Amino acid sequence: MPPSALLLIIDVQNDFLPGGALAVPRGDEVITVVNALVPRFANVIATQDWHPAGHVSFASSHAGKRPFETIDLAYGRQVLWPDHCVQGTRGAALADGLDLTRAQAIVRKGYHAHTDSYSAFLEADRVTPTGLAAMLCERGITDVYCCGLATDFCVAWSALDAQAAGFATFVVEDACRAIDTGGSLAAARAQLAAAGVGMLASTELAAR
Ligand code: VGL
Ligand code: ZN
Repeated sequence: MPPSALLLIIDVQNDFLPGGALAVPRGDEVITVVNALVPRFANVIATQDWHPAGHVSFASSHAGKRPFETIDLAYGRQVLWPDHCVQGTRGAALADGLDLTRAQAIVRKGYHAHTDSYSAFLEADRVTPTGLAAMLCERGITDVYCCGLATDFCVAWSALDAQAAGFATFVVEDACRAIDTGGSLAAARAQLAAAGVGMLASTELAAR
């Protein structure tokens, strides 16, 4: 891969693996695929969903609400989740088997109590930046390859924002797994395609 390409490893954390608080079906399968991608890239950054206890995205924070229901917040519709990735917990830790030795930064997100952040670039209010776009610009990154969990939430939102920020953006599909609630995977795929985000398999990367 060219020196201006980045591998962005999204939310490969214990709570999103089988047995975790918000388990993504077969989420553990991405670990070996992602680990095989890492040596191909000169630049590797990981993200970490990192919520305070009582976060607005937790169903438990809203009386009478259950996980996977939605509510309308000031910034728009919010899916409500089981409590997950609470700061400092084992569930919030990046997966043990994930090879992060070459990760240059770990970007935390979702740490504001009243705002969710699926995207590694912009919080769910769509105005508060995480700082990642500026970091990548300053470092001359032009291409962003996204992988991790979950395809239809944090991977999709991060890829859409990366593309909108001017990076040539790709999702490495076999290095991702989806939650797929309420048609979210089909919707995410359609949005990614409409935005011009490239969808490819890790085997196709070999030629680049
Ligand atoms: C995610 C739901 C809630 C994700 C994070 O990493 O895709 N999904 N928080
Ligand atoms: Zn979250």
